[in-house]
Amino acid sequence: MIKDLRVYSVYNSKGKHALRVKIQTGSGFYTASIPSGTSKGKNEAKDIPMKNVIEIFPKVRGNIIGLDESDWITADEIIEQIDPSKDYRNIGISLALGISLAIAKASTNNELWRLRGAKTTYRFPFPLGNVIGGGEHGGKTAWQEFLILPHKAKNPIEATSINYEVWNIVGEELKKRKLLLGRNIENAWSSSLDDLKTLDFLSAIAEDFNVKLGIDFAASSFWNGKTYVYKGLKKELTPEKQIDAVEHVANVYDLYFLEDPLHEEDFEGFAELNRRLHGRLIVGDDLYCTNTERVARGILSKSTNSAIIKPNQFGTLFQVSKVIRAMKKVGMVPVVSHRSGETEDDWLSDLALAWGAPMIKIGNLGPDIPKHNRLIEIWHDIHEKQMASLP
Ligand code: 2PG
Ligand code: MG
Repeated sequence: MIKDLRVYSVYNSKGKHALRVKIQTGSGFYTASIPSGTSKGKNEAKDIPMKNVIEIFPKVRGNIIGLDESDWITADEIIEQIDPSKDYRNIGISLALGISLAIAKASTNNELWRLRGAKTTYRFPFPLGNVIGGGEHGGKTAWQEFLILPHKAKNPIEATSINYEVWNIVGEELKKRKLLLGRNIENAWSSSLDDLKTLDFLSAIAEDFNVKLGIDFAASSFWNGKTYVYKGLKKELTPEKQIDAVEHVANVYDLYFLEDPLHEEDFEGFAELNRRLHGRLIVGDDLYCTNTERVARGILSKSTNSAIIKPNQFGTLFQVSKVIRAMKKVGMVPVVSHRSGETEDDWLSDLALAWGAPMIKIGNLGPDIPKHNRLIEIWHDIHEKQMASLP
C-alpha cells in the first residue's frame, strides 16, 4: 500500500527545474524524475510551474495514498480521474508521469523492465547516439541531430563502446581540422560545417566504423509557416523542395533514420516522403508527440513507418503503452527517446525493454550515461536475451 507521496524540485542537465516524485510503500521508497524538452512539439502534454504543483499537491496526494502499488494500471486510471483534461493541464505532465513511474517502479520492485510481465526472451534496443548537433540544441546546422546507430553490436556493452568511440573520433577530427566550436546541450559536437558538409564529414567516419546514419531534422524549428529557412546555407526551401532535398540526402548518404524531416502539421508531406523513401525509417516526433490520436491519423495517412516515444509528451505509462500497442499492430516501429533536458534517472532503458523498442535515442555523456549503464546491468542480469532485430 502507498503510505506517502512527496515531490521535490530538482535540476535537469540544462540546470533547469525538474520534478522528482517519491513514494513510500511497505517495501521501501521509489523515486522518478522527469526530463523536459527544448525543441518541443506544439501538441505535447502540458506542464505547470512548481508553485502550481505545490498548490494542487495536497488534493493529488490524498487520492494516491492508500492505493495498492501492485496494481499500476488502476493507479494510472486514478491519475486520469484526478486530471481528466487529457493534456494534464491541471496537475502537469511531470507530476502525472512521475507518480505513474514511481508506482510502476514499486510494483516491479525497481525492475521496471518487468512491467509487462515475464517474456521468454528480452530484446535489447540499439542506442541511437547524437554526435553532431545544431538547431535549437545549439550549433551551426539547421538540422538538430546527426545520429549514429551501432547496428552490428552484439550486446549493449559493445553498442555503447562503439558510440563513444565514434563520438570521440568525431571530436578529435573536428579539432584537428580546426572546425570544432564546442558541445551543445546534448553533448553533441558543434562545428563550423554546414548541414551538407557535416554529412560528408560524418558519413566517411560512419563507414569506417560500420554504423548506420540518421538525422533528426526537427524541421518545425526552421519552418517559418511558408518555407524552410537554412540560415547557414543562405537558402529557403518550399515544402516541395524540402521533400526533394530530404529524398536526395537520404539516398546519397544512405540515411537509415529520418526524424521530423518536415514540420509538425505536414501529415501529407510525410506520407509522400514515406512513399518515396521506401525501406528507410521515416520517424515522427513533433508530428505525433506520442499522442494516440495523432499517431492514429499518421497510421491512416501512411505518414511514417516509425514514431518517437517520449512519455512526457503524452501521459501515464498506461496511456503510452496503449500508443505502442496500436503502433505495433500495424508494424510502426517505436523508438523510445530521452529529452534534451535529462536527469540521471534511468527508467527509459527499462521501458525500452518492457515495450520491445528496437532502438533507444540517448546521448553519449552526462545524464544519459546511467541509461547506457542500466542496459548493460540488465543484460548481465537476464539469461535469455539478444539484441533487437532492426527493421
Ligand atoms: C528531439 C529531442 C531529443 P527535445 O527532438 O528528439 O533529442 O529534443 O528534448 O529538445 O525535444
Ligand atoms: Mg526529435
